[in-house]
Amino acid sequence: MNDWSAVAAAYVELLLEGDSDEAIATAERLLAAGTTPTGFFEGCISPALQEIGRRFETLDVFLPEMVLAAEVVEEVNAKVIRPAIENDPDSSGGDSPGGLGKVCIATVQGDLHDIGKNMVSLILQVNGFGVMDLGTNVPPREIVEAAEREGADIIGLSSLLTSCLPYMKDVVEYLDGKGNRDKYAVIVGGAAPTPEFTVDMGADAHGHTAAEAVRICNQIMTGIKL
Ligand code: B1M
Repeated sequence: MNDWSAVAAAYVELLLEGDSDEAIATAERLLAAGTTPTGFFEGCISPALQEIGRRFETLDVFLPEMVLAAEVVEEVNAKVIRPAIENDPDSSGGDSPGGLGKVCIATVQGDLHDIGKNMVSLILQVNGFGVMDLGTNVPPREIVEAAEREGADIIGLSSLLTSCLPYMKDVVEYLDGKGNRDKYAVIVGGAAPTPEFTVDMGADAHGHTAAEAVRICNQIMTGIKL
């Protein structure tokens, strides 16, 4: 069992220094020692970024460092975490790729944050869901049109900016306006939506982590009450 707080604290410094070689080496070392890739992502990468966000808020870190940290994380994800997740023999996606249901996922309009959303997409895929990832900064109308075109079962919305929450709500209102609300389950996640907001905007569920998104989507597709 790792002491994640110490690992994440050291990782914060690697990310802020832009030391991608050591960040990759640390991830590889821990995975080789038996840590799961999602365990490393949730136990180290996610809290390290949260700490960098906290320092950004207190003006101890500035935008260029936050950009650098995000770039290092993207490299670690591309070179270590993503391949390890995709090659995990325990993922059930190999038996029924895309067969469990179709999820149309996007980071909503105005928001460019996608590290968490990309992880949710990947984990859904390796767990057997068909995922149509629309990317970032996607207007409500485009999300709804894509869900219709693709025959989605679930619409997944991510946002880290509180200023973009109204666009999440617009997706549900747009569905309502078309009389199509009942055709899709809508789930939300990311740092911005609170459980209260989720209820208020009329979404069906709120996921805190990628693993929770999978559990919720499984419940939706098997008709288990959320
Ligand atoms: Co930005 N940023 N950022 N940023 N950034 C935050 C979000 C912020 C909280 C930092 C802070 O001030 N403390 C703050 C928002 C404040 C607010 O709205 N209340 C902020 C700000 C202000 C900004 C800018 C406005 C800064 C500026 O320009 N002055 C700007 C906005 C740009 C834009 O989007 N229009 C900006 C830019 C950036 C970077 C480009 C530098 C970079 C993003 C790079 C990228 O994503 N490719 C960045 C980063 C890295 C962060 C922090 C530090 C880390 C975000 C992250 O990736 N976390 C962040 C601080 C924080 O979050 N506390 C911050 C790790 C990730 C794994 O977590 O995305 O939450 P998360 O995903 C989790 C769960 O939430 C869940 O599963 C994931 C895996 O566990 N989940 C779902 C996510 N989506 C889900 C969907 C689901 C279910 C679960 O169902 C559909």
